[in-house]
Amino acid sequence: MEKNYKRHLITAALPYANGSVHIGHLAGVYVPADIYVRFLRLKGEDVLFICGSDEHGVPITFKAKDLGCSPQEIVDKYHAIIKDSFNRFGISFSIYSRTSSKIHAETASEFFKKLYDEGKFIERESEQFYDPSAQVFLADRYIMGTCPKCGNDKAYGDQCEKCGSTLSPEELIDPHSRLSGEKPVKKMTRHWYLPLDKYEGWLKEWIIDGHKEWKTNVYGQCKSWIDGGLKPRAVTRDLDWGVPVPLEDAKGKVLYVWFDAPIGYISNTRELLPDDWEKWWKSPDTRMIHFIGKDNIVFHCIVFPSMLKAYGDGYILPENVPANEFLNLEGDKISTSRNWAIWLEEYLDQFPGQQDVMRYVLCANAPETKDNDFTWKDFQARNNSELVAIYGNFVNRALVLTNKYFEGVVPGYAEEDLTPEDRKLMETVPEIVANLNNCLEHFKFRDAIKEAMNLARLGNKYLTETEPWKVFKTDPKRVAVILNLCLQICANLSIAFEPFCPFSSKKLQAMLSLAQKKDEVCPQSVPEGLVKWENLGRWDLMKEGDRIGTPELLFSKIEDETIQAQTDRLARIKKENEEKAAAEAASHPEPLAPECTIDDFAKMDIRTATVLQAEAVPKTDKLLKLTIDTGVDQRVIVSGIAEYYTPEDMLGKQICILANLKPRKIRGIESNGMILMAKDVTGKMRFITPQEVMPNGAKIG
Ligand code: B3M
Ligand code: ZN
Repeated sequence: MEKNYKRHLITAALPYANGSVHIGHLAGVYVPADIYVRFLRLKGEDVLFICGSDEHGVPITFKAKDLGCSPQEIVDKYHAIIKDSFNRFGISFSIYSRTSSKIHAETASEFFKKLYDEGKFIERESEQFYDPSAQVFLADRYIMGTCPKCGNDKAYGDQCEKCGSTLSPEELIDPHSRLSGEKPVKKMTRHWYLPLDKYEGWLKEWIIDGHKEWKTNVYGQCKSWIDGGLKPRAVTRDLDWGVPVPLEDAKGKVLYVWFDAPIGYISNTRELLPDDWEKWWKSPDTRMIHFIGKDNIVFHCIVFPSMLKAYGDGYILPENVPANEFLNLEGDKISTSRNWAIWLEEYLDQFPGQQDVMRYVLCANAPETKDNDFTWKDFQARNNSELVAIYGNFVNRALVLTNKYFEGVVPGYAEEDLTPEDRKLMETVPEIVANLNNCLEHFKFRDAIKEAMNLARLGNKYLTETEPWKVFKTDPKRVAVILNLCLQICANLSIAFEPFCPFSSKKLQAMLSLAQKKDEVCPQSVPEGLVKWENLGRWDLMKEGDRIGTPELLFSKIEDETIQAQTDRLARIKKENEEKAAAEAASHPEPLAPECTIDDFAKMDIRTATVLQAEAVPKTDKLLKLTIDTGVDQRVIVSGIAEYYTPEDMLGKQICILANLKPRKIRGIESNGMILMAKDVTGKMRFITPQEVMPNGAKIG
């Protein structure tokens, strides 16, 4: 933060209110945002943390249609669930509102109207897909077809979920209406577009030249969008669910969800501070930060800033957009439609009082620079061997020993009692604190939480090495020093962990009476007593003669059975999904290829072979180099199967190959032939192997 700002406006992406929140959302957006907000608050900064449900958009209308109810009923249901589960999880929003509110419709309409009146939009008539039997225009997800990039036959008019490409309805092969299943016709319609191309130069200056400090993933995406050339983007749609376009002759048209949703940040601020909201949005003293997932980067870095710029009137732009990558679950992409997720409200019900464990694991394993994987085994290990064995164990030992040797009263010591070992400890703490602070300031939450745990690790090690239980009989004065220092570290830990694990921090602060204790260095901060970021590193947070409370365990061990129950659940879901996919594949086999002759077939020399050696091709994720015995010769084939098989899997396996394929160089290695493969029910490629072991080189025909 170069500038001295007066206040911080922190936003977290508005979740769509058509489903619950899962660990992917939490790790990508809400946990980091909440950590950052709590950090700023502990530093005494003026902070607003804005969020709410995103209640418009096509998927919500489909969910309503599937369930036979109205979109409003859907969003009412999920808004309540999401809001409640965030609250229980300790995500400390200043407000969690919603985009179906009246104040939002007013704010978004006013925003549109001003841009319209000032001629900031282009108005265009164009032909768009229309479903004649349902009599509606087929916006975005109302239309489906085959993806031109990957061949997925369930791609939507705005995106292919299989390969992640952004699409327009025109690009779909064999488009059909999701309402009637029929082939759509083209019909003229009128829409308003924000000419992003006009903002290109300005965006270049602002982001490409001006925000080189943004995370590489964010900066890189912005750069490739801008370098690729920006086009006008429609901000209206022919739909009946959304904020109506506030113009006389725009019946049946609403604002595009990605136009109204970011304005939700503004309307939610207005709802919270009706008389005072403007200073949060229109003062150069406000620092705005958007926490989002990687799929929202273009909207928060390019589209919304262009809207704000077009509006003018002093609206500020984000100072940073620390977007995260995605979290996978047990090796597979999290998917709502496949129920491949850990749902927040289910977690909260099944693991009562254990919010901090999930917060800790999601932060320690956050997909900050690349996609990452959540596994229940890792969750258990981090709880048992970090939270319980290091942090919890240290605090518990320090408190129990203080009770045992000093009747729960903080012992004192004199400066000259400190040994070199104590001084070493006291010198290391400021280093950890400085690292922790630096990581948090730079949105490096994974590294930050490691530093917080390092503080506990340091205390734990010190206590183990000084062995007060062996010393007390002969030298109680020494034990007084040791336990005093340990209690100071406990107090520090309760502050250091507060952004990450606020529930256990509160518990620990209560045991140490820290929050109630007046801060003598800075007496004006009475409400939270000594719990302030600037107090980190102090060795006088616990005073001689202070009485500590009854020690309570901060964390408890998670047993194998508990984890087994969760992995069993996922295995059940996986099996159901595979069965569904198999049934689906059986009813939709790939269409037949064009006719060929026996001569065409005879050209192909297909035969059996055995894998003699297998190794990964360096610097690739996809390729294996296989040395095979074809019966006729030994040769090398480079094959793109590393996603599906390890070298060990392939060793000694009998496979089928196309043996007379023209050799070609792949990554500098000559590949002589091709392995025959087919997709299994889950879409994974599997090699084809003969029913019985065959001699190598047996011709298939
Ligand atoms: N509703 C969240 C998503 O893409 C989207 C964010 C809006 S933030 C203004 O999942
Ligand atoms: Zn695709």
